[in-house]
Amino acid sequence: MSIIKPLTLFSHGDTPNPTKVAIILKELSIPYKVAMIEWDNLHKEPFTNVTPNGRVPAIDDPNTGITLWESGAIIQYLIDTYDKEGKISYSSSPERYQQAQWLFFQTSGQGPYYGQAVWFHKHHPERLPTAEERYVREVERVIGVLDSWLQQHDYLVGDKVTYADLSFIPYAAAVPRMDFLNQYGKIFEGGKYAAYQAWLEKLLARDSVKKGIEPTAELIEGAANKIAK
Ligand SMILES: N[C@@H](CCC(=O)N[C@@H](CS)C(=O)NCC(=O)O)C(=O)O
Repeated sequence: MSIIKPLTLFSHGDTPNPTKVAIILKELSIPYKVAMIEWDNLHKEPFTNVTPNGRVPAIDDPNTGITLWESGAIIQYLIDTYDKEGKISYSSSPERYQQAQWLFFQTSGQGPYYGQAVWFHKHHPERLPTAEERYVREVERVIGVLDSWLQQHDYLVGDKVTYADLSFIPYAAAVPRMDFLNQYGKIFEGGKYAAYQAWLEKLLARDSVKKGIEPTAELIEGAANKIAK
């Protein structure tokens, strides 16, 4: 594939799951344009013709004719199609499967738990302290799992940055803005989770990450405000 036609990334701008995909697109220098879907238009046609789930991200790739949704599936497709050189991935075993393992942990563990922590603190119509606390504990547990691995390894898989590392960035970058976390005690006080913090800093310094993350200044907060409208 010599000249790549721009892909369409369906996004809502300042939300973490589309940002995850934008970071991978930037990393692999894949041209793309963003189709912004207003919050009120997510759950109706024509966007539900793109994804019956009515959520972002989704992509449309004119080079192969594929339309896809679910950030994890999109990332795996982009890697299989556009990372033949292995810039941010391994294609051999066991690393290939270890990458999938961390990506699945991100999409089933980090993303939903962080999202629910925001929901129960900021938008649920009644205070449910047990739910609020459960999801905060999960946010910290996910950070702990990553930190325990990173105490022994520079990266999640192998000896280079892969899409597995990159997939955690948008939600990890939102943690400092989740002000409600402070009522449970500061997560990073006293040098706690230092290996995780060093890893995150290293990732955030990457050019592609800075560019991919640009539209997400408000990240989770912005998305949640729009839900509340
Ligand atoms: N599992 C989905 C989650 C997608 C998702 O929840 N996206 C949010 C934005 S980050 C969304 O579209 N929310 C709209 C809504 O909740 O109605 C993925 O990984 O792509």
